[in-house]
Amino acid sequence: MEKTNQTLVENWDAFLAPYYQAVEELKIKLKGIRKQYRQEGRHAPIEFITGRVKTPESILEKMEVRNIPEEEFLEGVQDVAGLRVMCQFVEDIYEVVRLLHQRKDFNILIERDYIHNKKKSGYRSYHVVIEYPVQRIEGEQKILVEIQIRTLAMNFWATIEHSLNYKYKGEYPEEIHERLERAAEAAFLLDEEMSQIREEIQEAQFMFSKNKVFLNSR
Ligand code: 0O2
Repeated sequence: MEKTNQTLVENWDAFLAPYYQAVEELKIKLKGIRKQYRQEGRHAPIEFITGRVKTPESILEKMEVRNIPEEEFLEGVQDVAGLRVMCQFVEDIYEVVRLLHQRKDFNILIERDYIHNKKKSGYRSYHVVIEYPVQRIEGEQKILVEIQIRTLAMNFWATIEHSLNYKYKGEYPEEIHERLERAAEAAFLLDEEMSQIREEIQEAQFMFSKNKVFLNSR
C-alpha cells in the first residue's frame, strides 16, 4: 500500500478524490442490485444506501483516539470511504453479504459480524471491508471501503448513539447508559418480531407495489 509522509497528507483533496470515486461507483452498483430485485418482482434485501468519505478532521481525530501512528494510517483507518446498506430484516443482511461475496469487481478483506457478537456499547451491524479498484488517470488504485450492513432498527439505534457519543465521548451518565441499553434491546426485539412476520409483510408489500404500478400506469 502507498505510504503517506510526515505531514501525513499534503493535499487532502487529491488524496480523497479516489475515495469519493469509490463511494459513488459502489452506490450505483448496490442500487443496481436493488433495482434488479424490484424489476423481477422479488423482495429487495436492500432498502436504501448511504455513503460518505471521512473528513480530514475526522480521520486525524480517529488516529489520535486510537493512537494510530502516521505510517500505519492506511491500514489503521479502514473506513475513510464508507457505505451503509440498510435492510428491512436481519435475514436480508446475510443475503447482502452473500451477494457481496459473489462479486468479481472487488475483494473482501475483512468481515466483522457485530450482529452475532454485538459490541459492548450495544452496537449491532455487519461490517465488510473490501479492496475496491478505482480507475484513475494514473492507472488503477486499490481503495479500502467499509460497508456497514444493518437493519433499519439497528440504524436508528446507532444513529442516536453516535450523536450521544459525540456529546459524551463514550462517558455516558448512568441513566443515559441504561436507556441506551434498553433501546438496544428494544431494537433487537423489533428485528426479531419483524422477522417472525416477514413473509406476511413481504406479501403485503408485493400487493402494495403491484397496485402502485397499476395506479401509475393509468
Ligand atoms: P462515522 O462517523 O460513523 O464514520 P475495529 O473496532 O477497528 O476492529 P470496526 O468496528 O469495524 O472495527 O471499526 P470501528 O473503527 O470501531 O468502527 C467503524 C464504524 O462503525 C464507526 O465509524 C461507526 O460508524 C460504526 N461503529 C462501530 N462501533 C460503534 C458503536 O459502538 N456505536 C455506533 N453508533 N457506531 C459504531 P466512526 O469512526 O465512529 O465514524
